[in-house]
Amino acid sequence: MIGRLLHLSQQLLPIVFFAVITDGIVCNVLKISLGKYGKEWDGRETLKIVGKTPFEAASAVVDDYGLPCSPIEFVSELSPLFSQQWCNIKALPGANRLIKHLKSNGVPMALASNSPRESIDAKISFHNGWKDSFSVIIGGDEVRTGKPSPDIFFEAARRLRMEPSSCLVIEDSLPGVTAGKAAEMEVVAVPSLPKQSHLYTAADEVINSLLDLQLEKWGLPPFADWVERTLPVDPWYIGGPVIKGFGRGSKVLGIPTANLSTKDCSDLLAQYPSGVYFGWAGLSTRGIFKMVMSIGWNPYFSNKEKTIEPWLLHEFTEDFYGEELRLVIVGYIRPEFNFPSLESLIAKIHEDRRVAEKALDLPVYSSYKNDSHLRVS
Ligand code: ADP
Ligand code: RBF
Ligand code: MG
Repeated sequence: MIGRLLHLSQQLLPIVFFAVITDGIVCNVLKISLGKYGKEWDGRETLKIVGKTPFEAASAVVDDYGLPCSPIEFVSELSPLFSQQWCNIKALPGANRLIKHLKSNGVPMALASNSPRESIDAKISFHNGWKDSFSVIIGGDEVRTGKPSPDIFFEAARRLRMEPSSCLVIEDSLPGVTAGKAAEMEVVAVPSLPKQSHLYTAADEVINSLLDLQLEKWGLPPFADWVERTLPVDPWYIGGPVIKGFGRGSKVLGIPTANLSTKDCSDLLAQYPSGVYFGWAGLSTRGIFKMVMSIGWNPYFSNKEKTIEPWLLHEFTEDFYGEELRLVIVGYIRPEFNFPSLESLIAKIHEDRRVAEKALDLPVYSSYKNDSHLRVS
């Protein structure tokens, strides 16, 4: 149910592989279909479904919820509901960038997914240029056994006329990682569910998001779009009234962060990888300021909830709780880390501030200072 893209590179180079976000879609569809049986979808099941073939995923749900139907019947009930949702699947942040980069550098790519070939084709048809970027596309129905069996990757390598050992797999699911290693390929895991990286020990590397992929590590041409330790991203726009946070930004760190309600922007929040970003902030009565922020679970404090923590790079003489805050996020700096001490966390955040402050003067980023979104009427 997750479209996975697999890329095979030139001589001695890798297969890459990745996913588009479908958790929200899986969730919507299962809510509706389980509702018909008088059952309530429990999001925790997502773990059992990611990376499975439709039949396996349906079997798991039918079993767990004791549904009075066979897995095959359940699949046929779900299929039309899923098809209606393909147009809503957003590319993972960094996916378009990766595909374009590899394509323009002549690195051959394959896409290998447990989804049936027909639904892969339908899904990628909503993404410009994707179909033409892959020299090979294979669905779970085109091999004898899906992931975690290595069959699909062996077949991808065979069709690309590559040695499996010279391919790099980029995978988001555990069965996919198992399959890639069983095919003796290099595997980079980009877990699609948060806080799961400890399960991915079989992978050669686990990264937080595609934005953190370092192609040169795998003998592939490096990305050339980083500028002064920052990565421009397609801008994203959020806003809302400033709410009370954990009450520790100023007190514990000496770094106040003006928190936004995570409920109001939960969709957007779920779509973006956690990490440290920067951009511009607008406050109705006060003006427009540079801003550096973290989004995520603040590993040092082990938060349960994904939050947005923007630090406005300006000395204010008073709090501004309740005021409308508008943000345009324009660049990425790094993933969130845990730190051995509070001092080292604070030092890193100050380093982020310096990086952001400098970068925001570059034309690629400074132009957004005038964005109308920042001006609250
Ligand atoms: P909370 O946990 O409630 O977010 P913080 O200690 O993080 O508390 O402080 C954040 C509050 O401090 C903001 O909501 C805002 O009202 C105020 N504030 C003052 N200066 C700044 C700044 N430069 N950046 C962000 N917030 C600031
Ligand atoms: N918290 C972490 O646990 N790890 C981080 O890497 C991290 N990076 C941050 C970077 C910036 C620019 C900011 C403003 C905050 C960061 N924080 C990080 C979040 C910090 O823990 C949070 O603001 C406080 O917990 C206040 O709620
Ligand atoms: Mg705060």
